[in-house]
Amino acid sequence: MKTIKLVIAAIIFSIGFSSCTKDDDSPIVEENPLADYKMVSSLKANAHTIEVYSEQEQYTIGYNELFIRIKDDASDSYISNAEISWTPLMHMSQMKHSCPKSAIVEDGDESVYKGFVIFQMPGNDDEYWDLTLDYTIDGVAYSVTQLLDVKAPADNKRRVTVFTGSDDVRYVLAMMPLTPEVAINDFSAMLFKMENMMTFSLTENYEVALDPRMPSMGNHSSPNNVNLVYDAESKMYMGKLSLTMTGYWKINMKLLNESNEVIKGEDVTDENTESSLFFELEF
Ligand SMILES: [Cu+2]
Repeated sequence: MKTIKLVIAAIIFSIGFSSCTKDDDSPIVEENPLADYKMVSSLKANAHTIEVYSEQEQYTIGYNELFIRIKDDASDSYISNAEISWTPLMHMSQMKHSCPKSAIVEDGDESVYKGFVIFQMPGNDDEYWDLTLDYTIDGVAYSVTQLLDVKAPADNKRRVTVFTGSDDVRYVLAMMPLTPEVAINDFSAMLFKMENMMTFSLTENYEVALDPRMPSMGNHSSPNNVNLVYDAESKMYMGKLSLTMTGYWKINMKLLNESNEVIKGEDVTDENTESSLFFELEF
């Protein structure tokens, strides 16, 4: 959908361009290719203005798709062909740690760069996140660090979970953004292994078993769910989530490794009403 909008914006822009050159020489206003997104940061450093855009209203725990533009302040134009890497860092009272993140790649428009960050906890009065962007333009290296205000989602529902598996490994499991409907929904998640405080590696070929329940209605389940299995192309775990009515759902899960051993989570039964591994949603 976003791609379609970008294409339409590009077409409108090119029509505007050709008519301008024919009829008059009024200045051409550049369409912002990120007009549909929310600017969550804008800061000046190194004679550049660095803008970060998000699909969400703010930096939120869980999966954040982020878009970056770098403007050269002197020429007031956006820079293409920059190489950017980033390091999110949480400063906690006892230690510092990073979080799972992607590489940053150009996103169609040459001056737009894109990637994702999965914050696993919010900041608070004493503990905070910052984001360091290291970027190179025409062989010159720059760096900037900005404070981030990372918040819990407005509905306070769990979309990311950090846990130690029965194999003594720390994992981060994050739900991909979803607009739930009374239907069988496409549902996906990303799984990372915490190698150390700064390094999180994609974990492949596990499986996430799903058992969505409505605790307010006798803990009933739903039919035709499909467990999440690893998709090498998208690097995500993909499956189907069946939601038979609106309301609050607890998505109970079990994580299985390549040998089909349960790493985390329990079966939901009459005696055990929930798994220790779960996401939540309400709609
Ligand atoms: Cu932390």
